[in-house]
This record gives sequence, structure tokens and C-alpha cells, in this order.
Amino acid sequence: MSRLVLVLGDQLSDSLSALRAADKTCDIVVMAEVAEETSYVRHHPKKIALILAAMRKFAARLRADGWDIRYAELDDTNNAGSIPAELLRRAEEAGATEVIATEPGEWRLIEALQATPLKLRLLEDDRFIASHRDFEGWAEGKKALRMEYFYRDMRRKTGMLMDGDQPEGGQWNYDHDNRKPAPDSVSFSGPMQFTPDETVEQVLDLVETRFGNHYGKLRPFWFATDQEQARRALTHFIKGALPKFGDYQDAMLDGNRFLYHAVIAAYLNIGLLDPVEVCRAAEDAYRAGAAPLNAVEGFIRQIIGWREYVRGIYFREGPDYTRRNVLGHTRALPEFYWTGQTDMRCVAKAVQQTMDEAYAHHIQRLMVTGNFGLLAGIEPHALHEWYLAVYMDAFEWVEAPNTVGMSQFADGGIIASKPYVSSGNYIAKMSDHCAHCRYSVKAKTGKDACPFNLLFWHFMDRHRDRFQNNPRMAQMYRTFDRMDGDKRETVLREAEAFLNRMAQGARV
Ligand code: FAD
Ligand code: DLZ
Ligand code: SF4
Repeated sequence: MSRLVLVLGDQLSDSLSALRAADKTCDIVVMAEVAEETSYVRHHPKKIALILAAMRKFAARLRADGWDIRYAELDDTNNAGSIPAELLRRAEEAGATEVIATEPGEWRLIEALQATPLKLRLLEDDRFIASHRDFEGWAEGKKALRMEYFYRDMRRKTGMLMDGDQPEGGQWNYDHDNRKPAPDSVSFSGPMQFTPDETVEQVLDLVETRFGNHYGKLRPFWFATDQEQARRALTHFIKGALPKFGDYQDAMLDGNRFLYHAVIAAYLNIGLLDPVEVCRAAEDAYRAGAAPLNAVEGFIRQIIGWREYVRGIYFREGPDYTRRNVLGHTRALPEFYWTGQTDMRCVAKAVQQTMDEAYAHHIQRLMVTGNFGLLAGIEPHALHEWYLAVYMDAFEWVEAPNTVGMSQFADGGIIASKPYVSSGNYIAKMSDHCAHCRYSVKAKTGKDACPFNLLFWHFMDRHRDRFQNNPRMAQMYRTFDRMDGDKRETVLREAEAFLNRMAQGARV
């Protein structure tokens, strides 16, 4: 009897474990565009379009390769509306009782699949380098789960940038050579852009009709939507941007949205690119003398280090992770996260770019919108839903640890050893936003004071009990305590007034 083989919208890889376990001659592949997946958060229209277009192209590729595919388009009249319901419909249609699936990247969907009456064979997603067992083995018995040590194991396991059993160049990490402030100009022309083909155009029309009212601009749409295009985009990055990736990884520019970033996270996360293939391509560039070690090591660390590590944390911590809130933050998400209507130039720029591109780079996410959310005490779950909705690369296994853990410290320090908070100084150092801002980054109090400056001390003050004994924060508390008493009071009063104005919906 034939079995159903489920392929989800972020499982578009030839090497998928469910496809490998299936028999092309008798099993049936089920793929479905469903209302539930397109709407569990109000995804950016570009993200929906990317996934649906890539799903359609991947289905065509499997069909050409001889697979029997049952594909449901979103507007099909008999579309059952959710992944489990589509499986049941197809099971009845084919007289099948068994489903082979690769583990989804989200607890919600794993639980929904397990709740169907069908016999489910759930296989590990081995497109990742570290299996759940590997991660558990590494984490077991450790007091602190620091990424850096996990990363070294991944280097040893893959042999990437290794010289025998030693790290290439003698060091594991070259970050001290990275993180330079914003350059005056950028030599890279930005990520490779593709003209939509007929399949993509059809999806764009569908998304415009069905999701035109979601946050974000659908067109122009230029993303890669199949493996071949994604590989071209990767090659374009390796040649044009990788050499400077490390230097300017943390920089932000008012007039440049991508700097030297790869803009490949979405391609990796939906399966169009394979992480090992990507890292090997970067390593090859280093070995050929086309990119320096600090850039290549930094890039590889993001993928075999951070990407694998956050996934390990997500699955280790369990389904309640997205609800963690150890700092007790309850403030509502300000409207300007959806509109970009704020006088804070850095925030406005990050949000506007997110609306346009469904993309912002790591430091914009961490040190601008994330930092503001943490300083202002915004409820982490609201921020989690925002990040999950607005970025084209957002899937819960990677988004939640980055937002709830790294950015909001809501997990109590599993991922970050101290909260990623900073005053306006950091943004002033790493970007040119402040020069165009209505606020003054130099002003610590008064009507022009940069809100990050005010809120930084408000955060430190309200969480003193938790952080004053953290050795990495002690210096900041000493600075705060040395401040003149009146000044301290003024800063806290003005921060409070700012938060109240923001809560009342005033433009801030
Ligand atoms: P580059 O800067 O060029 O980096 C190369 C690759 O490294 C990325 O494509 C990505 O695959 C990987 N990478 C880099 N940093 C991380 C990280 N911290 N965690 C996991 N992988 C990383 N990344 C996502 O893929 N999906 C998300 O939903 C997501 N949400 C985030 C939310 C917050 C609050 C923060 C602070 C970070 C988030 N990140 C997320 C991590 C990172 O910001 C993005 O991976 C990166 O900005 C994607 O752009 P890029 O492809 O140009 O990456
Ligand atoms: C994100 C997404 C969207 C927007 N649409 C679909 C869809 O219609 N069909 C599908 O199979 N997958 C979709 N996805 C991806 C899933 O939400 C994703 O597989 C889960 O969140 C698990 O990572
Ligand atoms: Fe952002 Fe403050 Fe700089 Fe304005 S002055 S851009 S709010 S850091």
C-alpha cells in the first residue's frame, strides 16, 4: 500500500530524510499551501510569496524526477486548510494510512502531526550538522551552554577550517579583527536579484489578493525561488562581499540596507541551500586566497556555530520557550514597529527596510529593534511574534532563541551571558543614523536626549537586583552610582515620561 510523504514549505531539499526513506515507485508526496501555515502569524507578503513560489517549483522538480505528487494550491476549492487536514484528505483519497515526515521546525506543527489518527513515521531533519542527540550529548552536565565551545565541536566534526586537529591560523575565533564601524562607502552591489518568472508572477498575484493587507511590501520581488538561483546568489556573495563580511558585519548605514551580508538565511532555512555546501564554498574562497581568514571564519561561525546552536537550544528547551519572560516585561508592542513612524532614526530605518525587504541584518535586529524592545520593557512574546512575522527567514526554531533568548534575555541567560543592551553610543559608533536623527545621541537628558540613553539607565535601574552582581555589568552600575543624584533622578524621570508618551500612542 502506498504511503504519504509529507514535504513542508521549509523542507525543499532533494536530500530530505522523508524523501530518502520513501519509495518513488509507490509512495505519494503531499505538498500543500494551506491557510493555517500562511496565517499562524501575519507573515510578510514577501515571505509567503517566497515559500509558495519555491514550493511550486520544488514540486515541479520532484514530478519531473518521477514522483507522484499531490499538490494543493491555496485557492483550490477542496483545500482542507491545514497540514493535518490535507494529510487526512490525501490519505482517504489514496487509501493510505501511513505518513513519512521529516520533523518540522516548530513544536506547534510537530504536535499537530502527532495528533492525527494516521500512523506517523517522524524522521530527524538531518540537513543540520548537529542531531538532537549530538546537542544533548554536548549540553549534558554543562553549567553554561556557551556557543563558542559548541562551535569548536562543530569545527572538529566537519573538519571545516581545520589544520589537522588545530584551528586554521591557530585561533578558533577572529572576531577581534571584525566589527569595524560603518564604512564611508560599500563596494558590493548587494544581493543577486532575479526577475520573477511565470510561476513567481502567479504566486505574487495570489499573495497580493489574499495577503495584500499584511504588513510589508510585496513588490518588487527579487528573491531566488529555486536551488539553482539560490546557488547563483551564494556565488555572487562569495565573490563580491565575503572578503569584507567580517570587517563590516556589525555596521549600519542609512543609505545601504545589505552592506556585505549574504542575505541567504531564507534560502538555507527553506532548504534551497545546504549549510555545509555554503560553508565549503566560503572555505574554498579562503584556501584560494580570495577571502581573508577573519571574514571566512566569522561567516562559517554564524552557520555551523550560531545557526546549529540556536536550533539545539530550541528543541532542548521545549514548547514553552516562546512564553519565557524572566524579566517580567509586559509593555505592549508600540505601533511604530508596524509603521516605522518614529523620530528615532535608527528604528525608523530598520522598520522601513523590514517593510520593504522582509530583511534587516543581525545588528539591526539585535541592537536596534531588539535593544529598544528590551530597554523599553516590551513583552517578549509580542516581539517574538513580530520577528516571526516580518522576516522572510523566520521560522520558530531559529527566530525564537534569537529573539526570546539572545535579544530579550527572557530565558534568563541560557543563550546570552548578559543582556544585549546599549545606550545610543553603540549605534552612533556603528552607524551613521545619528547624524540624521531628530534626537541627539550626545544629549543624556532634556528634550533632545536620545531615548536609548534614557532607557538604558531605566533598564539598569529596574533590574538592579538581577544584574548588579554580573561581572560583565558591574562597571555600568558603578558608573550609574557615581552619577550625580539629581542627574540620576532626571534620567529616570525622563525615561518614565518617554515610556508614558509612547504608551499613549504619541509620536516618539
Ligand atoms: P549574514 O549576516 O550574511 O550571515 C550568514 C548566515 O549566518 C545567515 O544567513 C544565517 O543562516 C547565519 N546566522 C547568522 N547569525 C545567526 C544567528 N544569530 N542565528 C542563526 N543563524 C545565524 N535568523 C534566521 O535565519 N531566522 C530568523 O528568524 C532570525 N531571527 C532573528 C531575530 C533576532 C531578534 C535576531 C537578533 C537575530 C535573528 N536571526 C534570525 C539571526 C540573523 O539576524 C539572521 O540569520 C541574519 O540577519 C540573516 O541575514 P543574512 O543571510 O544576510 O546573514
Ligand atoms: C511559513 C509557511 C507558509 C507561509 N506557508 C506554508 C504552506 O502553505 N505550506 C507549508 O507546507 N509550509 C508553509 N510554511 C512553512 C511552515 O510554516 C513550516 O514548515 C513550519 O512552521 C515548521 O517550520
Ligand atoms: Fe537612534 Fe539615538 Fe542615534 Fe537617534 S540619536 S539614531 S534614536 S541612537
